[in-house]
Amino acid sequence: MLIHSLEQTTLCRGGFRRTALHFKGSHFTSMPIGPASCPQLANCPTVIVMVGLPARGKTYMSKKLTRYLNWIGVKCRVFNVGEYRRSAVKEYKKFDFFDPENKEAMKIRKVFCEQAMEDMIGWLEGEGDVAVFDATNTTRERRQLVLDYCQQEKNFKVFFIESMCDDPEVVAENVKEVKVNSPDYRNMNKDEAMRDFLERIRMYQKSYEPLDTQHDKEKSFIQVHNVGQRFLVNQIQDHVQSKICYYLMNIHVLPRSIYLTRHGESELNIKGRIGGDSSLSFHGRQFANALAKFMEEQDVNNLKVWTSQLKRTIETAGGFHAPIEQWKALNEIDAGVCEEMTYEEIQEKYPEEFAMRDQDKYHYRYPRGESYQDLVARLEPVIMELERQTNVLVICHQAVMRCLLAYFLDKNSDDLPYLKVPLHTVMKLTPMAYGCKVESFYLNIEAVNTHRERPKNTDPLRKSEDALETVPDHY
Ligand code: BKS
Ligand code: F6P
Repeated sequence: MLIHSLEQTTLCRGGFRRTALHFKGSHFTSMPIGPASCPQLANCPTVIVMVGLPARGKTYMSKKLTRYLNWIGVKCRVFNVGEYRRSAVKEYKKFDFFDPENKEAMKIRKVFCEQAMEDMIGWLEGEGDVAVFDATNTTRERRQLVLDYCQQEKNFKVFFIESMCDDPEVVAENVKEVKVNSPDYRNMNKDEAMRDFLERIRMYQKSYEPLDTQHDKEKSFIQVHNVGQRFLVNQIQDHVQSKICYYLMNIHVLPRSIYLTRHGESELNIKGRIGGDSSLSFHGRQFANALAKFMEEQDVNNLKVWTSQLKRTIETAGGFHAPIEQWKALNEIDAGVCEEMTYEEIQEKYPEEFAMRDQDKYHYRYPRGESYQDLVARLEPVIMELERQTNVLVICHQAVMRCLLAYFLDKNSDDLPYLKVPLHTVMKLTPMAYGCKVESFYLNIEAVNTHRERPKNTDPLRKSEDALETVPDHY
């Protein structure tokens, strides 16, 4: 039967999929439904169902996970039920709207749940790989509704992520940082909003049924206790689910900043040549000194400095007293047969290659070298370790820094290879509620410009050629 299904599979962007849909109805309804017995192929769509009381970091995890999955090339989107409600019901009055005994409100809330779910299913049947269903989903009844629609009917994989947190200080911090700023509370002052929200949480507590190793032993889930202090993992079905667990085990919410910069100007930069392993130029050495001074003034605790294994980044870190680590994974994109050439020489010697790179810079791989896509795969361990760390300065390279920035600022693969990351400029990234504050510091040491603009008119359908090429001050 499985072989038969493979013949029917349609090839969508990026591989085989959607086969599970052929089984809808007759074939498998007699079979027990559960992770071990599902006939799904490895790459059938996944629904991630968030579970937990309000202010447990569900939206935080949803957004962060989605950003990560998109960056590694898994098409992911969040469907937030609260946003559906707020866009349809303009006036939120008070917490009793969330009282499980408020039958009228319960009906309205279910309608928004179903609307969000319908959109989510449509998206997964189209382009999506993974959808995050961001709502409280705190009752077994509600989770069963999602399972009925998504697993039984559509044969999607369903994975629950539950956040449990009983530290009142952490919850209060969350409410203060994100909830009181919600559009629900635009007509209330902060104290009133705080009180209402804590009441809202009490409403959910009345009917909360956490995931349970007995009752839910057939379901796939991860239960996160106290902001990642402890995890309970049950019935992982595939690679994506295990990656999600791995990711959640590496993130934290301690305050910190990540500083990203390129090496100082190199000898080959001056000549307009790409790649190679040259030393710093005169101005490059000036930047190395300015950088050490700048970071000293930043006065951060336990700063770590990471470089690549190329001379120009190691020399740029020369003036630091902080511990320095060299990562091969941070080396610049390997331009293969084009290493140490100028763009003009490449265009002259390999005109087809040059044109192909302009057409799809993200996926283009240099002969005997790498693509930006390869680079993202190589940088994944760096990102994972950055998630674990507190204050780090990463001294890297143009293409590498674009990939790292794209992860933190949620840039898509089309814009990524054209992000502007000039020499002698430090970018300071500070995590905020759901995103990252970006500050850019030009250290006022002159340098050549190594940025090659996106060629115009390679694709007449492009919306705006200038869109998104610079990083905004605040994200
Ligand atoms: C603003 N946040 O467990 Cl693996 C402030 N709040 C705090 N309880 C958060 C989000 C936005 C993040 C988490 C969390 C929380 C209350 C929480 C969190 C949860 C799981 C993991 C990491 C962080
Ligand atoms: O020119 C400096 C450099 O770091 C080269 O080593 C590298 O090949 C290039 O930038 C990457 O930028 P782009 O992808 O825009 O060519």
